[in-house]
Amino acid sequence: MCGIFAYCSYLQERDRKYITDVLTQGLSRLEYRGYDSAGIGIDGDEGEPFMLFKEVGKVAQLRKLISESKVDMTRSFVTQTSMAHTRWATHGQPSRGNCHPHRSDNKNEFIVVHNGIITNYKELKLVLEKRGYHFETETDTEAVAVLCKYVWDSQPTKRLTFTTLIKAVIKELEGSFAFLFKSVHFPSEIVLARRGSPLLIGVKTDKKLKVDFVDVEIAPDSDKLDLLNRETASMLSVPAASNSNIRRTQSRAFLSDDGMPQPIEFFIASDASAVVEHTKRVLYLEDDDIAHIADGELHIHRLRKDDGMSSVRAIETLEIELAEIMKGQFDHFMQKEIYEQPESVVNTMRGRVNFDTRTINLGGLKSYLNVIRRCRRICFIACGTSYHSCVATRAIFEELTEVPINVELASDFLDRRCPIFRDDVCVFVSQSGETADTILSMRYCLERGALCLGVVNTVGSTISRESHCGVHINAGPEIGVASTKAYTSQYIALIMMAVQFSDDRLSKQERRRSIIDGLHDLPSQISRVLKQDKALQQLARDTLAKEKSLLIMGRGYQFATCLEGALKIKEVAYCHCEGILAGELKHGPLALIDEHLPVILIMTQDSLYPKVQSALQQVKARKGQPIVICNDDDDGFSADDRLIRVPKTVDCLQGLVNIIPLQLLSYHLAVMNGVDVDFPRNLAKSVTTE
Ligand code: G6Q
Ligand code: GLU
Repeated sequence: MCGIFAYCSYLQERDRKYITDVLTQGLSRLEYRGYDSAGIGIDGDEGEPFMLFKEVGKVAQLRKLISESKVDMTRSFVTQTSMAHTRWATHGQPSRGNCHPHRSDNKNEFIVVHNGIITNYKELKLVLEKRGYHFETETDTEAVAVLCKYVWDSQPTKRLTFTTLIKAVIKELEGSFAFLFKSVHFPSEIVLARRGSPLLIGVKTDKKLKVDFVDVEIAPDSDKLDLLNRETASMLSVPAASNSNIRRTQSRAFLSDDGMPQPIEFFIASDASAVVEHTKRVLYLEDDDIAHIADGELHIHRLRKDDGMSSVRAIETLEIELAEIMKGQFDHFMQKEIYEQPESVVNTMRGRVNFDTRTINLGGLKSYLNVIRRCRRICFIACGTSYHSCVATRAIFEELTEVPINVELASDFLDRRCPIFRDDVCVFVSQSGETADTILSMRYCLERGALCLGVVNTVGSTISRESHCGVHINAGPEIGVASTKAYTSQYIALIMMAVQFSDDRLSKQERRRSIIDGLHDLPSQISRVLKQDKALQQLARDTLAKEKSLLIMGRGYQFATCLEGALKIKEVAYCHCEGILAGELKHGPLALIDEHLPVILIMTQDSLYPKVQSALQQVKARKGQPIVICNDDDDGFSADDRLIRVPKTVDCLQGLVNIIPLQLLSYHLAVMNGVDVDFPRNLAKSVTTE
């Protein structure tokens, strides 16, 4: 969830110092989104059209790099375009080389910044390499920069417009993105494109704009290059510039009364937080919009014509202030991250789950599959929430792989000096990839010759670097100390692993397919649970807010949900809460049950339902009045039962849906208790000491 920022000024004299300050300030405003490195691309001098500055770490370090450079900062420009980026690495470690902007070649013919993931970059890279193009980074983004040059080089007449060229490039791409492009062939122009990642344009003028919208221009449709299938570049079918030069409509917003060009500035960003200090007049791009800024005008095109989209984009006036924007409509990052889950789970699956062929392909594990399938056992090792995602998926690993599974808390694993052998596979699950106990456990297993896999959110983290192979969960940065979206993404990453490890077993095929179908429906099911937020807030206020202690019970797949729900309530609501295996009730915890102790019982429908039903009876028989989490269509309850209803999914995925109400309850309890939700006392986001 990195950030994009760009600054374009037209007929406004601006020196380099001013431009780089605007860019780095824009990046600072996006810092809250989380990132690992930053970079900018600005107009250069004679013989060096663009200058790139890139640095690992904070924007402050990038500022330092710029201020220490020998570049003439007093040089001024009447018209210029410049771009900036904070990177949250998905492909390739955080390093200067992998920082954006990326370039097409050593002459910087095209430079690009990108948010998101290009899932077919490997195929593109292969084709481009075969055609003699060179690559210098590990990123997916570079393939796009090189592709720009390839399209340009393939047009002998060089009469393409910048927009047409970028359209041709975008049509080749799969995945999610927001892009900014600059090129030496189109000085002072910039092209923007988006699909799946947000992008907005702030407009600043002295005079009022003529109208409050920008027309979407309809140009002739260009074919896909079909780069991956065609043999020769000469078959490219990008329409010639003579066609696409024709502007079918004029952007009325930028016409001046006297026909004279007027000074104007554009501020482009991933979100409004970086723009509001310059202007409150903004326009949001839609997916598949291609925006072109040149000569002080903004033009918006569509990737395909006649696709039913509105023919104008409104220029809105933002009413909100900076602090509000960073967390969007949310009061806290934890709340924002809970609400991001319909999207973050899709990002975890993107490019990995094929819902048509019902197959899963985790690129990071591919070359190790044979070793993994021959292993004697699989050990999962993690702490806290990450440990719970392992507990949640243990049963499906056992069922699909038929290999013994151990799930270990990293600290205890180390304390016991657990025996580990060469034919063990050890999986280390960690949001941060920097948790000391988990890292030490991994090093312990590496020393004993086991294959070590990382399941990590942070690319370039210690676990991501030191493990043999692994899966990045791609949940985007998690800022709230209480882990929410990382849990659901880890859970899905582990499910995907279980499916892939077993895809040589025909007998499990039906089961695998039903899981993949379940994954398909998951984002909308999570959204449905989120819609109950108001009711959950009321439940928290009316029933649980004053309690000092709480039990959450369930069994089978839902034991992990109980543990994770209880952890959330403990850490942010400061309320004692225990997750209990319902099967253990009569072995001790039943003694606690009376009419006073609040109990949440997870009773969604799976093969253990009858057993959980008997736990419900045991609680009720002791005058307990549990709140029950049950499926939408379960009619086995009476009108006075307190229910939280959730959609039904495949048994091994049900925990992904069931955890959402518990996350929301813990959040509301925390707010009601006046806790600093994102930074609960005594806790840190990354626990780097034992
Ligand atoms: C939970 C916390 C915490 C976390 C562990 C492990 O809400 O965030 O329990 O899961 O500290 O951290 P990593 O996943 O980063 O290893
Ligand atoms: N996938 C790109 C990379 O790893 C962009 C990541 C981002 O959105 O910052 O460089």
